[in-house]
Amino acid sequence: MPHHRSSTSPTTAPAEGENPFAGALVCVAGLGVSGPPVARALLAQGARVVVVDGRDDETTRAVAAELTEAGAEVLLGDTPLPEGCDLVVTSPGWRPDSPLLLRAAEAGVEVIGDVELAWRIKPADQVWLAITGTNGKTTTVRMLESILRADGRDALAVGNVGTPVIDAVRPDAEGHVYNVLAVELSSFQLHWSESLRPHAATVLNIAADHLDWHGGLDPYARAKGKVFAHGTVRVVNTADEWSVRLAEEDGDPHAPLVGLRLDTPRAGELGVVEDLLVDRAFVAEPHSSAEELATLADVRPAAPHNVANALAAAALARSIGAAADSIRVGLNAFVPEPHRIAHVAKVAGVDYVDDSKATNPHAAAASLNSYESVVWVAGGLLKGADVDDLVAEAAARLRGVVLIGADRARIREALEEHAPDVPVVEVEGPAADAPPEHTVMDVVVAEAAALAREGDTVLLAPAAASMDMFTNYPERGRFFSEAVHRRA
Ligand code: UMA
Repeated sequence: MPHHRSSTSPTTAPAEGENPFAGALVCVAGLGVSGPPVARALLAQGARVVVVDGRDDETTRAVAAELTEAGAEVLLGDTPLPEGCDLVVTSPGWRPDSPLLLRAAEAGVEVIGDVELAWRIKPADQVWLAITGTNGKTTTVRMLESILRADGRDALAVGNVGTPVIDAVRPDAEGHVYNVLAVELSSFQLHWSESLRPHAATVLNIAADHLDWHGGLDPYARAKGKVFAHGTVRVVNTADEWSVRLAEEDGDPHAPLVGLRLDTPRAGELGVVEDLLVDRAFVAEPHSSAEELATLADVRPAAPHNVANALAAAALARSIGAAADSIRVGLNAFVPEPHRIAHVAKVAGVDYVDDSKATNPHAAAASLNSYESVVWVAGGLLKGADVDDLVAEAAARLRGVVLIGADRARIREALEEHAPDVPVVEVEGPAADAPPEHTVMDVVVAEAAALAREGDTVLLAPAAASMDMFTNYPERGRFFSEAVHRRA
């Protein structure tokens, strides 16, 4: 907050004894996952807290009652910026052009996100390793957590992955605070951060996503680049133009730059030699030596983009001295999440794979690239994304396509242009009076099975969001798997 900040260096957590929040009036925007713990943390710092949320329903009222009990004021429904605020701490989903945040900007009130707040109150000796990018963040942050634990570190995966960062910078019920955080950061969280200085960070990749929120690809990418801003070890994916560019243009030129590649690493890089993951960066003599970290078989799901994720997790862990063997042990202990290139079953010689998590074309491309001959199940809400490149690139691998969802016509057009010989079947979404959605997946799986030949893979990788037909992507994936199992 402006009138207290001068005493605190922007890139370090405040020194012990200093408390810029005591007595301040802070508005917490949002009562979802991150808002309530933010409010509690601020109350513990001695701030006066007003929490606002546009929603006024049973769930929010129950949470509101708890926070009121804890000492906050809670305002539900359409609420203006409370008078006299010194600071606004916003939840990540709030758009910068929402009325309350616009008002704060006009009034010159500082707005920060939950992660920036966590950075400002975290213990000075707690180490952060940060992961951002369009796709693969959650997998990578969980791989990193697993590697760090294999290395005997007191580590936790936090952030966009689900556990708010603010919960991990304060003692939990047992009085414990983690030493190392593997932090997944979304572009929204980085947009609202200024002074984060993780020990090391990576931008895995950049592709079009959340463009409506940020107002374009450039501001979206630049938000992610902020992760490198303050002397952080820069871990970059050499195959991704934006990853390299953000590290070079938005990072600290004096901070180490560590490249990742899927072939032979140069000095200062991690890479792959035959079937080995190899480190030529965090070794004593990068010019003349290399250390073996793991084998390709240790990486699950087995897909090229996931090897890049594993290398990123390995580099971040190595940056704080994790042993080479901990990479292998950690990758083996890692349990892949459901709905991410998850093998569902083999039926009549055909593999069925659920990658419902592929909610944008970039993620779907990575997944399509992992199989030779595919019956592709695609469609849903494209969120304004373009599918021409995706379809053109995948055309040679496609045995057939089954289309679902609101924007399927856009994908059909791209297929007509770039893959005119590939058979396409459209399955209509349920009308209002139709049976439950999952019966649509029975039709989808039957159509896909009819197109597939022995040895093919039927791949649900929609390249689109699910909310036109399903509650969310896990539900879409679950309905698909259930339909496959019914068929089996
Ligand atoms: N709200 C308003 N007005 C607004 C916007 C929201 O009142 O203009 C209220 C909503 O009614 C709701 C609350 O604010 O009660 C929701 O806040 P939020 O959507 O900003 O987010 P949280 O519930 O706090 O969850 C956030 C992340 N959500 C988003 O970034 C949208 C979670 O990421 C994250 O796990 C959590 O914090 C803990 O850090 C989810 C996500 O979808 C998984 N992330 C996006 C993605 O991965 O693509 C970025």
